[in-house]
Amino acid sequence: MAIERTLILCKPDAVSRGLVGEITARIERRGYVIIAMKLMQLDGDRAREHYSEHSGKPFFNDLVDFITNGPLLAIAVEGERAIDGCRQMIGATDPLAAAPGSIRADLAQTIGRNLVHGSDSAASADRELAIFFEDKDFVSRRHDLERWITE
Ligand code: DAT
Ligand code: MG
Repeated sequence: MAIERTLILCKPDAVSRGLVGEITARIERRGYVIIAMKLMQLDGDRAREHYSEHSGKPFFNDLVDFITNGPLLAIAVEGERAIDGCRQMIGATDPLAAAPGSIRADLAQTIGRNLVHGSDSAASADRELAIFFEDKDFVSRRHDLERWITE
C-alpha cells in the first residue's frame, strides 16, 4: 500500500458558501480519512508561505488577499495515493477545464474562486501540512483505512 497524507483547504469561498459539508463528504465517500481539521483565518505571512511557488505572478496579491479574507478549513487527509486522488476529485485549476464530477466543475465558476486547495506532490504535502498543523494534531486512522483498502 502507498498511504499518503495531503493538505486540503476549503478556501474562504467554500466556507462562506456553506460547502464544507459537501466537500468533506466527497473526500470521505472516496474512502480517504480525515486525520486533522482546523477552522482558521490565515494571516498574510502564512498565506504567502503557503503560496510561495506563485510569488511574483500577476495573480499573487489577489490570491493572498482572497485566502486571508475569511475563515478557511484546513484538513489533513490520509489514504491510498491520496495526493493524486484528491487532486482528481478537486479537478483542474480552472473550473471550466475541470472534469465533470469534480468539485470545481460541479460547484465553482472561476479560477479565482475555485473553492479547494490540494497538495500537488509528496514534497508539497509535507511542506504545506507543516504550515497548518503540528505533528501532535494528527490522529491515527490507519485501522479505518486498512479495513477498506485492498491491493
Ligand atoms: P491549483 O490550486 O489547482 O493547485 P495553482 O497551484 O496553479 O492551482 O494555483 C494556486 C491558486 O492560484 C489557484 O487555485 C487559483 C489561483 N490561480 C492560479 N492561476 C491563476 C490565474 N491565472 N489567475 C487567477 N488566479 C489563479
Ligand atoms: Mg497548486
